[in-house]
Amino acid sequence: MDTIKVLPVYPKFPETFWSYGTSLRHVGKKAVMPPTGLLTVMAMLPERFEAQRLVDLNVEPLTDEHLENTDFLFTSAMIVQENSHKEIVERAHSLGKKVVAGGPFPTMHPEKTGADYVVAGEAEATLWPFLEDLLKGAEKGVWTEKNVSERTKGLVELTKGGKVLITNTPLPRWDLLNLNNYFSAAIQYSRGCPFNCDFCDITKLFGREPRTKTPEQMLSELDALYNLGHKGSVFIVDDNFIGNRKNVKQLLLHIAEWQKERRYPFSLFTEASMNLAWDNNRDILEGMQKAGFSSVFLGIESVDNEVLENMQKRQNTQMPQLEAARRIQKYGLEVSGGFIVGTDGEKRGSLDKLYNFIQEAGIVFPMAGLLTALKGTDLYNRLKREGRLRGDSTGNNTHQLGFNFETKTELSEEELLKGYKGLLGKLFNARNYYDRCRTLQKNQGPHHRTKRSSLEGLIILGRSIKGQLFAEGGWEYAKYLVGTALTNPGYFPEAVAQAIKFDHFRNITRATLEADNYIPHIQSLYAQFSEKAGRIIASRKEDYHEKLKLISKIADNILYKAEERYQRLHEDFRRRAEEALGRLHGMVNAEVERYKTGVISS
Ligand code: B12
Ligand code: SF4
Repeated sequence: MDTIKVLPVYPKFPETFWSYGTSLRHVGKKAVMPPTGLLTVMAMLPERFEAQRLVDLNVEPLTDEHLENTDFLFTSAMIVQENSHKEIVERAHSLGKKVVAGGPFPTMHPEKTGADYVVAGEAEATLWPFLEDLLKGAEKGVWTEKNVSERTKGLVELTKGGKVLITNTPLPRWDLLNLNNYFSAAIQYSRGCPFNCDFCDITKLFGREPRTKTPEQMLSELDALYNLGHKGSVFIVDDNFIGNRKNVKQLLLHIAEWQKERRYPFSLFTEASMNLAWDNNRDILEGMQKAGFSSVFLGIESVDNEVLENMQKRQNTQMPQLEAARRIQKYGLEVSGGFIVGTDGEKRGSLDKLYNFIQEAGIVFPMAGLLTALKGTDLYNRLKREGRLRGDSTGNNTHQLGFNFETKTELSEEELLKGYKGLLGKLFNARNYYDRCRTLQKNQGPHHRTKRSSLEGLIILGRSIKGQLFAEGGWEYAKYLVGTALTNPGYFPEAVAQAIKFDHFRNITRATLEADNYIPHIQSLYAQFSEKAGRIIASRKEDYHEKLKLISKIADNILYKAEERYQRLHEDFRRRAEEALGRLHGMVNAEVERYKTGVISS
C-alpha cells in the first residue's frame, strides 16, 4: 500500500499580546512557541501515513513545492488565525489538495474553516475514526468527540465524564521543526479545569475533570527537549497546572530532581488558578520553586469580589488579590495575570482600582482585555438568551476596542472603552512599566536561573540597546538597566528580558491607540470636506462646472490624506479603521454625486 504524505501547516498569527513581534527580533527568534497540538497529532499517525516537516507560517512561507509534494494538509488553529487559515485552505484547494483541520477554531466553528475534513476535539478521541473513514474514501465531514463516541468505546480509556485519558498521549514530534526558531518550548501536563468561570471555553473544550500525564511521560518530554539541545524557557501549557493537586505534587518532586541533576537547564512557567496562593497549596509553591519555575500566569480578572461572583469565579474571592500575589512572588515566581474589563456589574472607578492593583503587585505583564464572549461558553449562551449578543468574537481578547455583546455596567460602553484605552496607555507607559519591574525585583524570592552564554547575552543586549535606548522610553530603559546592574547584578539578564518585552507591549499599545485615533481623524476630514464644498457652492465666483471641478479636487485630496494615514497604521490593527475609511469614501463620493446631479446647489 502506498504511503500517504501529510503536511502539517500552522497558520500565521496577527500581532497580539502574546505574539512578541519586535521582542522576538531582539532575541533572534522567529516565533514564540511551536504548535504542540499539531506535533502531537503527527506523533499519533499510524504507519501508513508519513508526517512531513512542519511548515509554521510564523517562521517560513508555505511554498507551492510544499503543496505539490504532499497528499493532505493537516492544520491546527485558534480563532485569531482564521484569516491565515482561510488562505491556506484556498491555496491548497487551488492545487487540488485536501485539508484536515483541528484545534480550538475548527472545534468551535467547523462551518467557518472551509476545510474538507474537520477533526474536532481531542485527537486522541477523534483522529483514529477519522483516518479509518478517510481510508474508506470519505470525501468530507466533521468528526466530533460526540459523533465518534460509540466507535472509540473500549479502544481509548475514558474518564467518568467521557473524556480521554492522556496517559497514552505520545511525545510530540519536535523533530519535524527547528526548535531554535522559537523563544520557548511548550509541553502539556494536564487538560481540563475543576472551576467553571462563565467566560472560559476551557471547560467546554477539555471538561472539568483535570486529566494528567504521568511523571514518566513528562520526564521523557523534558529529556527529548534536552537531547535536541533546547535550553531556557519551557512553557507547561496547562490552563490550570494545579487542577489535580495530588498528582502535581508528585510530578514536581520528579522535575526538581531531573533539573538538579542537569543543573537547571530549563526555566519553567505555567498557568494556574488563584488558589495556588492558599495555605493548603504552600507545598505546591515550594515544589514549583525547587523544580525551577520562574513564572506563573494567573487568571486574576478583577479586584472587585462582586464582579468575580458575577463571572462565577468565586475561587478568587477567598484571599485578597494583593496578598495572594505577594505570597506567590515570595516563592520565586513572577506573577503575570489576565484582567477583564466589561463584566456585568462593574462599577465606576473599577479601572483605576485595577491599575493601582497591577502597579502595587508588580505585575509586569498584565494581560488586560475587554470581556469577549466566546462561542460555546456559559457567558455566550446567557447573552444570547438575553438578546445581548452581537456576533462572534475575533478570538483576541486584548488590545481590541469593541465588545461582541451589549455591556451592563455602571459605566456606558463608551466610558468603558475610553477607560480601557486609558488603562492600556498607563500600563504600557515606560515609567509605569519599569516601576512594576522594580516592585517585582524587590518582591520575587529566590529562583533558579537558566544561564545563557555570555556571548549570546551580549548579542541580545547589543540588539536591545540599539533598538531601545534612543527610542521612546529610552531614558527609563537606561535608568532601569543601569540601576539593576549596580544594585542587583544577578538579576540583570532578567531585567534585559523585561526591557525587551516592553518593546512589544509599547508597540502594540501604540498601534491600537493610533488605529483608534484614526476614526475621529476621518470624521474631521469629512467635516472639512463638507464645509469647503458648501462654501464653494455658495460662492458667486466660478460657474457651476468650475465649482464641481474644485469640489472633486478637494474630495480627491481628502481621500488621499485618509488613505495615506491608513497605510501608516499597523496592518493587524486596521479592522475598524478600514471600516471608517470605507464609510468616508462612500460619504464623500455620494456628496460629490449629489452636487453633480444638482440635488444640492446654491
Ligand atoms: C500554548 C498556548 C498558546 C501559546 C502558543 C501556542 C502555539 N504556538 O501553538 C501562546 C502563549 C503563544 C498563545 C497565544 C495566544 N493564545 Co493560546 N493557548 C495556548 C494553550 C494554553 C495551550 C495550547 C496547547 O499547546 N495545548 C497542548 C496541545 C497538545 O493541545 P491542543 O493544541 O489543544 O491539541 C489537541 C486538540 O486540540 C487536537 N488538535 C489540535 N490541532 C489539531 C490538528 C488536527 C489536524 C487534529 C486532527 C487535531 C488537532 O488534538 C490535540 C491533541 O489532543 C491554549 C489553551 C488550551 N488548553 O488549549 C490556549 C488557547 C489556544 N489560546 C487562546 C488564545 C485566545 C490565544 C491568544 C489570542 C491570546 C492573546 N490575546 O494574545 C494568543 C494568540 C497567539 C499569538 N498571537 O501568539 C485560546 C483560543 C481560543 C479559541 N477558541 O480560539 C485558548 C484555547 C485559551 C483560551 N481559552 O482562551 N497560546
Ligand atoms: S480557573 Fe481558569 S481555566 Fe479554570 S475555568 Fe476559570 S478561567 Fe477557565
